Amino acid sequence: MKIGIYPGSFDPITNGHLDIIQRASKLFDKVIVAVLENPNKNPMFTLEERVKLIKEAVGPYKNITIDCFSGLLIDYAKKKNAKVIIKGLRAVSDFEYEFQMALMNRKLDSDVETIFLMTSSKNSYLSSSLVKEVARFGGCIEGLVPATTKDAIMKKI
Ligand code: COD
Repeated sequence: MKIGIYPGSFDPITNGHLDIIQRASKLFDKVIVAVLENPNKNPMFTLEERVKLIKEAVGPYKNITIDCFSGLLIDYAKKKNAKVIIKGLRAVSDFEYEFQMALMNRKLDSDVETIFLMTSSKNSYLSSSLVKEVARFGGCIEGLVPATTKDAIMKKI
């Protein structure tokens, strides 16, 4: 079974993330969306809330599971018997950091490959942090995040 792991902070999920998840689900037998529990960050949404929002957004896709992890991604991949890490790429600015992480992960375990899916052009400017900033200052976030996520953001601010 081909298992791909799509890791991230997902604070919160955006339509850019959702697009990558849906496209990855056509390439793999199983996609695990893995939400990072990072005690050093101060997220808008708790781990449980982020997982719940992703579950609500990806509901109809049967080969997608949502999970969380802490520690090294490569250790989590090994635990799940996944040989592929899936990443999304928006712009050249993403590339340097993602390239560095891919090489470090390969150094840690040469059996696990990282693959990159290019963003869809309509999502190329989308990030969780920009969506939160726009919402905080009263801007419209309709169409940038799933509807349930939009409601959750509006409740938080
Ligand atoms: N279109 C396409 N892709 C997108 C979009 C968009 N609009 N927005 C985001 N993405 C992609 C990102 O490029 C990323 O691949 C993924 O979606 C998740 O994005 P975020 O912002 O939610 O999550 P990140 O980038 O903060 O996640 C970082 C990780 C959690 C993957 C990383 O920190 C990690 O692996 N941490 C675990 C500790 C570890 O192993 N460290 C060593 C790494 S070498």
